[in-house]
Amino acid sequence: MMKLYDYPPSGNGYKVRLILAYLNIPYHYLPLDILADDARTPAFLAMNANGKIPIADYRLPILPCMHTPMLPEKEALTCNDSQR
Ligand SMILES: N[C@@H](CCC(=O)N[C@@H](CS)C(=O)NCC(=O)O)C(=O)O
Repeated sequence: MMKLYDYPPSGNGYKVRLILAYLNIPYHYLPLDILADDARTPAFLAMNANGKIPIADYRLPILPCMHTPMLPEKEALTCNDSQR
């Protein structure tokens, strides 16, 4: 499931929440307090070096190459996708 790192009062975060709701896309909400530097931790900066929210982390599980042809393309990552 997609993870959404956000700061609840953020207008930029609200826009992402709005479009996810409109498209009926489920997500796991991870609220941060950017005023308390939650977006400046090494773990956060590893995800987004500019230290800003929102981040929509929609990485899918990487499947072994031999199994990917059995799945619809939109539901699986191929080996090349994993190099992004
Ligand atoms: N969408 C732009 C803007 C995101 C943005 O400005 N986020 C604000 C909150 S609405 C933020 O994280 N500010 C914290 C900071 O700049 O330290 C980006 O990802 O660069």
